[in-house]
Amino acid sequence: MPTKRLVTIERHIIEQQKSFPQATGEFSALLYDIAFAAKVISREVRRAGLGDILGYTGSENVQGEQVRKLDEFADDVIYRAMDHTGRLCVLACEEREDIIPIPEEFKCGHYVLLYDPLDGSSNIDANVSIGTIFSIQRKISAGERGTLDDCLQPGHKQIGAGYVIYGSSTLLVYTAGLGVHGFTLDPTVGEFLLSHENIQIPKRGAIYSVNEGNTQNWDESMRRYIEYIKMPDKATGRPYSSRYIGSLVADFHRNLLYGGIFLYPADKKSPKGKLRVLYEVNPLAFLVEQAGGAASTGHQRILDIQPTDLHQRTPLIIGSLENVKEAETFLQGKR
Ligand code: P6P
Repeated sequence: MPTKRLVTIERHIIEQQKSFPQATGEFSALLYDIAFAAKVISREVRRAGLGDILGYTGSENVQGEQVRKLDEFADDVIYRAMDHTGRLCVLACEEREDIIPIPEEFKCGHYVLLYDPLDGSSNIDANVSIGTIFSIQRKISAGERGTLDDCLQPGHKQIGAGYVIYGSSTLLVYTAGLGVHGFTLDPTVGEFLLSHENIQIPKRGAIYSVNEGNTQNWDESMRRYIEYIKMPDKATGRPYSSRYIGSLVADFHRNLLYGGIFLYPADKKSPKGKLRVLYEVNPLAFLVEQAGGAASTGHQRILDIQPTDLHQRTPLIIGSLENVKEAETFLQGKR
């Protein structure tokens, strides 16, 4: 069995940079910074059950959700790894109401970082996999410092995106527009090593991920689609297996590797959907398209959404190309 090439994420980023002749190395360095922050967060997540870091801080985030200490820690680690590097002009984070400026004493760079520091954090106490999700945009505003407009760009403008999943191992998956690549953290040496080169999502999968507890809140077309995929049909691999962890990164990562579809539609409780465009949905949509899949609101390509608010939510249908297209025919009333 030939051994795999020993490729660290740093080496992989440098190799990818060669495809961009005009690259200055600033974007590559930004990806290193993210990998560094991921190592620090991973260490703390692994210790979560040991310290007093669990439990609520008693404070709430802009979503009105209880903020757990690990969320704050992850947010703080990412910010402190980024604020002084001169690579970013502005940041925005799911846990903070407004844009996060670069402190006056530090110079600004050409990039924007949008991130969810620890998605799925309500699962921390149950030792369920959780994740960091990030999206990188270019600065488009004229001034030296970044602005809200730099953050409110459509997903198709992203130049990088990825996630870190803190599961049975810590995995960093990213794209810079040249395919999707996964790196597993070897904690003994503190390196992310290439473990999943050029991930391609199967064109059709037999897994569906949705919170069926919301069935009564869905519209009729959504209920009909879910009933359809439960009906036996060998040609389309039905009935599918239901897999729902309730941690977006974990549900997405499994479907990316095995094929399938994840759905969080709009419903009576969340008329605009639950998941956030900038910090969760755009980065995963960029990744899934780079892996040969699709991401839609049910009516529109996710990457074409023009955001108007930092914490804008959207319905999300994401996964294998054929599964998403099939779901859209139901959600658009064509079946
Ligand atoms: P529900 C976690 O809170 C999260 O934001 C995503 O990670 C996850 O996919 C979703 O919410 C789960 O939501 O309503 O099914 O519990």
